[in-house]
Amino acid sequence: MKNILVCIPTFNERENVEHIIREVLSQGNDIEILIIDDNSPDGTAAIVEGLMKSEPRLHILKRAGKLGLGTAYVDGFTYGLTMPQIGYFMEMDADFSHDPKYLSNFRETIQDFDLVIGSRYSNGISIVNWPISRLLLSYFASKYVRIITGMPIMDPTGGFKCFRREVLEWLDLKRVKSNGYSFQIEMNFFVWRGGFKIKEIPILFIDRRAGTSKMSSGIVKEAVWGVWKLFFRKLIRKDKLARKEIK
Ligand SMILES: Nc1nc2c(ncn2[C@@H]2O[C@H](COP(=O)(O)OP(=O)(O)OP(=O)(O)O)[C@@H](O)[C@H]2O)c(=O)[nH]1
Ligand SMILES: [Mg+2]
Repeated sequence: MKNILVCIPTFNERENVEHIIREVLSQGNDIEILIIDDNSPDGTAAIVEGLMKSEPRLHILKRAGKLGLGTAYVDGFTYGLTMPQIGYFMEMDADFSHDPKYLSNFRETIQDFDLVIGSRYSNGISIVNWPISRLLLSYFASKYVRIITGMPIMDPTGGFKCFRREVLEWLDLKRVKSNGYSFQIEMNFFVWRGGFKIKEIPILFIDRRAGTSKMSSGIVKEAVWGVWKLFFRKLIRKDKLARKEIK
């Protein structure tokens, strides 16, 4: 069986990074980690590099500055695709909102699907510690995305997910330019329109317990307008271009 590369973008995650790395790696010998760090001023990368000396399953991709979550994943996936032992790619946050114990559920489910999404809205709403305003925003945003794009996905903005390698080889990653929520929606959209098999599994999402949030109103605005772009792409069938030629 192929290994899983857990891609974790970091920006100022000094308080979380060592702990999350240890917990993730303890979920199995088939698990490797790629930290994508945007030159965090708090020295996150130095902590990772210290751990790498005794941990061959830990990798780092260092970028020059804070370039956003979407391009961090695109660069991380591109880097990971050069590693032939990797069969699956996970997206995961460093702040413990995504519990590493779910990795075994992802591993099991991805055997039969092409994209597995950890869903906060499959069994009602399973989010802990969010103010009601943020919860409502996220919940109605997911409904809005579903209606405009037509994607049958309960949690289209979630960032805890697993792609089969072939899906990322197929997608033209260079075309994905969005960040934050918009990035998550766009990736799901292309995979769905590409006819791949998608499965949502329920997860309990817990708000970050340490460090600071990088959420901004720009990320919300990008997503609000971004879905209309997808709507029109679908209308004129331009999304088909997102896929490279089938090899
Ligand atoms: N490399 C990189 N990582 C980022 C960037 N922005 C956020 N991250 C990381 O992406 C993950 C999710 O970011 P969060 O700040 O938790 O964003 P969020 O989950 O929407 O917001 P909160 O949970 O409320 O803090 C974390 O691991 C961050 O460190 C970025 O520009 N570059
Ligand atoms: Mg978070």
